[in-house]
Amino acid sequence: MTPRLLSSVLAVLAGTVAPLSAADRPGFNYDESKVLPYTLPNPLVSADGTPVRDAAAWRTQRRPELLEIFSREMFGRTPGGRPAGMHWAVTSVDRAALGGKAVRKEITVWFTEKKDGPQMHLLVYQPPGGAGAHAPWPAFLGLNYFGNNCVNADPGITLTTARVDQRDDFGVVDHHATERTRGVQAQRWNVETVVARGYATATVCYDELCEDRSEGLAKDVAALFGTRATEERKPDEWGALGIWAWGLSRALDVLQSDPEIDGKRVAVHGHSRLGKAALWASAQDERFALVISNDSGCGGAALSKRNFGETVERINASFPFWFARAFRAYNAREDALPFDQHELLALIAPRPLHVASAEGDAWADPRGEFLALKAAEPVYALFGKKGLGVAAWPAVNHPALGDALAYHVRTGKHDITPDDWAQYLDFADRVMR
Ligand code: GTR
Repeated sequence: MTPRLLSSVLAVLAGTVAPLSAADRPGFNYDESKVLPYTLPNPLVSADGTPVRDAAAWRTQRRPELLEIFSREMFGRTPGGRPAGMHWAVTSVDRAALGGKAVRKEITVWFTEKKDGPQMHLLVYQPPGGAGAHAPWPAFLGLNYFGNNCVNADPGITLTTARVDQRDDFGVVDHHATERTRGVQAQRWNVETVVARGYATATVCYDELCEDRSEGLAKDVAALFGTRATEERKPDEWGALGIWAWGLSRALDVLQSDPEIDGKRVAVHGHSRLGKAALWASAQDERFALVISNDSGCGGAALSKRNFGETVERINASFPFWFARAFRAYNAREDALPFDQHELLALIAPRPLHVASAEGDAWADPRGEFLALKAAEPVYALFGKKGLGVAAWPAVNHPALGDALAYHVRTGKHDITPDDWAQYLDFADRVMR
């Protein structure tokens, strides 16, 4: 590798170079004055026109109906829950990790009885002290992009053996985690800060569940469930986002078995495509106690019917294996969608939900993320929740932390920063303590 190539690899991995900015994607709308009028479906009216008047009707009728619609039309159906043969083992524990500031655990999870079948590796940090005064610890759980080794420079983290795409400006340069990938996204995870605030933090590499490419649907969890190839799938068969969401639930299964973790207070979080996965995971799995969407954008928290930034057609073309094939029916036809992303957010009600945007992330439509959250408020109101407490899109760096809903837009680009974490931790202190 040339020195120039190496330095740009390191820059991308370190997050100091944005892979693409809005300006690099011409032909999409970034002009608020060019947003066309659109009508959002009312989450509180069933498909047959019946109004949803109370929380009981939401739970028993409308929620299952919306889950069915999102499964059939967008993410694909989740073919099963925890496999019968799934088992796990703690492979390492260091009670004096990070210079004595944390306990580090590594857990291997096999999805079948076999040790050579599909598996994932869960990394957990928690405050020191074991089952002391504050354990069991509430926890944050999220998928990572470059192997568990990317979340902290800790030399004790086992390098992932999954195929991880390391890209630079010229394309993919490596498919393996190496020492140079250790800690490359540490600023996105803030392990020391999170642990110092009294939370555990847990992660799995998303590529272990489903590689982030079309071929991923032939391997690992996809193969376990007999998923067909990307273009051969039945219209409602799942894709990578469904598999990543499924993996989050399996990680939660494991956390809930750990007496040092409070399995009833596990927050799920994710950035960008992993934010989309976190939302779909928590829409389906009500065990997640708090949900954090960081810059999840199109197919995540942003409204699809609002023509701003990334479109349904574009996301289906760029990533044909992320969603169900059925979702392509709405390419350039967002007006025909019988749902929108505010209803995905509403599926999380009444659990706390924090949506965050970045000012420089027009591709993800920050305002569209805020508007989706506002449009989910009536469902939260059924449960007596007041909502965000603001009527208009808040100014940059002025978070709105409500009783169950939170939103902020910060300065900067598409990323997760210590400033985002400061808001997430404050909101978690409020709703998970
Ligand atoms: C982009 C994609 C976005 C978002 C992002 C990411 O290429 O268009 O929807 O998922 O990737 O995950 O970083």
